[in-house]
Amino acid sequence: MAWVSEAGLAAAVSNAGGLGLISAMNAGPDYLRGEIAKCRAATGGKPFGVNIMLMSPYADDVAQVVLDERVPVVATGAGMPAQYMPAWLEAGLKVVPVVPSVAIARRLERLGATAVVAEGCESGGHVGELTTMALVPQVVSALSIPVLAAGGIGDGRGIAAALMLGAQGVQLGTRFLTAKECSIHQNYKNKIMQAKDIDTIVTGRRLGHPVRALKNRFTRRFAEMELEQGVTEADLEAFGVGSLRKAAVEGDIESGSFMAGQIAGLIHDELSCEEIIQGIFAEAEALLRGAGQWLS
Ligand code: TUI
Repeated sequence: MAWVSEAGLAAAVSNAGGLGLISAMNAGPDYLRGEIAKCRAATGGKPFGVNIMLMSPYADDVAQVVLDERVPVVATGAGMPAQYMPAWLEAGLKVVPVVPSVAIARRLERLGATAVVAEGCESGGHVGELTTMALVPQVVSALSIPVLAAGGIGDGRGIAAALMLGAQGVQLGTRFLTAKECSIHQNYKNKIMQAKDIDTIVTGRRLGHPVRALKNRFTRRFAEMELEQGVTEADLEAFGVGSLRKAAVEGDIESGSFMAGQIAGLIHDELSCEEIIQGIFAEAEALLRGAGQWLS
């Protein structure tokens, strides 16, 4: 999660038994090297990962950093990591790309991906077309490598459901936005905790990269501009530049892009990563133990 998942959050997730991801976002290689060092120091050798947003202007540079640093797991989003995968795999990195469709999942399995994250369009940020419910079982049926589910998962019920769809694990983003160790602006956390089920919107389809975020003045204006004939794609791109930073760093309620998934309506508290992870897995375990009630 760009501007959101820094070393502090990633380390807290890894220390609590998850696999924390540092987001390389649109930052350059020096930033990423610094965050990796901080995460290593805070986790004492526990595994963690780096997420590379492939639309970043620094994608080539950060792809080299994860290699130099021998980061245990590299996750990718918003594109195809094909050109980087031979070197990553050769160096022993585990490669876990996010996929929005079966075709892309198949290509990445052929290229040697360790696992894939099948991410439904309930999720926040850059989204594909399919829901988690429809995407996950189809990817599971098509692939032999492990599939992790993402999109719309915020508690133990979501985890249990994802496992029933055939996923072997889950990736949660929005749930950790209000984590105590997440360094985003308090206004962002408050917006998540106040959100209702219908409070997200997808904009950016005209640009070919749809993005889900909480509704505010920025998303309303963006949605209007997408329909206006006089507005060019370049105008739209320019309007969006820096908007996630405005949300996460400045807490700019009006002009920020508060990327969040549809599950935001379920999140009402600020907990530590340990409390979140222990709570949701205890809930999932209890549900799965009780699932026999549905059998005759
Ligand atoms: O990447 C994400 N979520 C993101 S990236 C991001 S930064 C951004 N900001 C504005 C516009 C675009 C990006 C904010 N949130 N999630 C993983 C994800 N990957 N979702 C969908 C995909 C994806 C899409 C197409 C993965 C591969 C893919 O391949 C198509 C192709 O052929 O390139």
